[in-house]
Amino acid sequence: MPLRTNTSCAEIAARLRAAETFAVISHYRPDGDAIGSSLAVGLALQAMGKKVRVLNEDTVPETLKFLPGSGMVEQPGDEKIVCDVIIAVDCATRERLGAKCLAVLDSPLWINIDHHRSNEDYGDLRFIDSDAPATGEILFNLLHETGLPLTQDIGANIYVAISTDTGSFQYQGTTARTYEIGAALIRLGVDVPSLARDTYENFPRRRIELLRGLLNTMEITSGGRVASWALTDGLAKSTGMMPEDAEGLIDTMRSIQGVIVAAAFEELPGPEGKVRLSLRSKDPQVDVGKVCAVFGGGGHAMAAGARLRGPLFEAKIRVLQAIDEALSPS
Ligand SMILES: [Mn+2]
Repeated sequence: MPLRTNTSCAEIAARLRAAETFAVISHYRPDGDAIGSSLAVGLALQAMGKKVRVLNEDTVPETLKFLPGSGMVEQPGDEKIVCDVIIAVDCATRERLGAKCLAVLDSPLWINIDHHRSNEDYGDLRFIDSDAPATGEILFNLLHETGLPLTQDIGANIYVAISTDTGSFQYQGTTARTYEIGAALIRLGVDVPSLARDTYENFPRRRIELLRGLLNTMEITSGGRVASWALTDGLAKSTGMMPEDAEGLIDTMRSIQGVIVAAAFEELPGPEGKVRLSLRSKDPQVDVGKVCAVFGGGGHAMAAGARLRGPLFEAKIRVLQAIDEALSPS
């Protein structure tokens, strides 16, 4: 691992103040931290009077459209976007920014702001803090410490970014600082009950039908320590699911008493027959980030993912074996 030197918040702020045109991007299949962080930066730059485009390879999930400023997010088209600075948030690798985004964007200065331990250190300036439970937390610190704009709408985006990545301020990595930021955001006027309703109690019914289908495939193995399910192409089609519908459902398996690792497998469309793997751990000693790294993926100790070669049943055997090894290190 290279020794990382982060650019200081003061220098990042100075670069933002000095430039005129920006693009803000994050990872494909964006989650609450990806969109919330993108919009927080986008709105802050807009408030500074800058020209800013917020791009994502995929559309904003229906369930995140309530976020202030979500209409700013555009998908890349054919038009080249040349700007002074590109800011990538919450994205561990260049590849995860998406091929179309990478093809249209052109800038002499890339800034990489992230909390993934597996971050590749791409970009010219970087601020990577793998102790932060969400990129939203890093951004709060950046805006707050350097006197950059921090409005109620920016605060709402940061709140949702942190809340979704920490399982509502609960998971490993949540610290007193995280709660202090929560308190600061409330003082800023962020309406927590309303954001919580919009984030957690407003899912389309098809998501719950998908959960019903997934539970039918659930298996408990390794003496009750591993729960897994598989999302086949057939189940995806029959529920009419959207990619974001499966987001967070894996926590249902993690919530089972005695289960230490939850594993979700998903058949991906396309001729390659790839399988998407998501892993969650309930025990900091069982590092699912390392398990996913074996399969070319990455992430955090308690939450990680990878893309594997299919078919599904073979991928499942390989992964469950690797989990077993992680559970009983020799
Ligand atoms: Mn994140």
